[in-house]
Amino acid sequence: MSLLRHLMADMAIDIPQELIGTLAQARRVAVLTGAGISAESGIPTFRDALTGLWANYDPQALATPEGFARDPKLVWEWYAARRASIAGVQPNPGHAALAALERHFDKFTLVTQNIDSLHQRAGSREVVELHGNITRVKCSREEILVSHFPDDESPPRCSCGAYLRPDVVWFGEMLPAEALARAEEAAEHCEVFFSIGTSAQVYPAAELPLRALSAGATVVEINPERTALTRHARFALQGAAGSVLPQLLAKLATASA
Ligand code: BV8
Repeated sequence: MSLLRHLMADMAIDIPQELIGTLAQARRVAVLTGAGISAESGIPTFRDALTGLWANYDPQALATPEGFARDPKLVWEWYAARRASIAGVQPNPGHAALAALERHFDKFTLVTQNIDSLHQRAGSREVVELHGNITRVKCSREEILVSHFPDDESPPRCSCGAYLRPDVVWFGEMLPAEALARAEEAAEHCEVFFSIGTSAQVYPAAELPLRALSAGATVVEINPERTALTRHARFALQGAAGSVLPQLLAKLATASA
């Protein structure tokens, strides 16, 4: 994270009282998170993920069916390296604050683009994974999940002979229909929609806050930097999720006391 981001991460962010008032009245809240909320856990954001060995590859070339067909060993090992680095990290105060925020609302739907399970590990109960989960592996032909596989081949093969692959959504692949439907329903029926730690560049996830806006929701962005969504947001809290969310939770708890 840049020095500026570090400095911003520690600054007390001004959270408008109007936002707290809106949240105190809200019954249904939806949240979309991206790689930025896991950055403070030490997981590089998607476009930074190519550190070290991966510095010479385009993530959007690796995270595609064509990339896997072209070089299954390289793609499998990229995900194995990311899976190993994720296994060693912990949820951060941003994940924890979202898990605590759930209790303040009748309906709280957490939609994530992340594949790292950190929201679930932080205690969030209703997590909608739009892009799958790196800890799950499936057959590339039968699409069934496989929990045990030999590690003598890279990628390993399913008993049917086809390669195994990570259970994530690659560029050019459809999102899981049920997850997308739940995310769209939450966006269309919430009073407040948070977009947290996402550059808002990947579709159809990036459409969700705009769908909420069209349905009359108050859109709140939490990000140290401006994004394509910032100009549409009613509140743009320019700071790190791990710093802003605990402050927001504390103010809401006081207002609700
Ligand atoms: C689909 C899993 C139908 C794999 C991922 C042309 C125009 C529009 C769309 C398209 C197009 N051509 C193709 C498309 C569709 C394409 C797309 O959107 N492309 C983009 C690049 C233009 N989408 C798809 O293919 C999707 N499928 O649409 O199917 C279809 C089919 C064919 C053709 C057309 C349509 C599937 C998309 C899912 C891809 N899989 N992940 C893996 O991880 O390996 S995407 C992956 O990248 C993530 O899941 C995430 O979605 C995205 C990265 O975005 P972010 O999470 O936002 O991360 P990023 O690094 O960008 O930003 C981090 C942010 O955090 C920054 O803003 C930073 O400032 C902030 N931050 C940093 N620190 C902090 C912080 N914020 C808060 N606190 C901090 N501490």
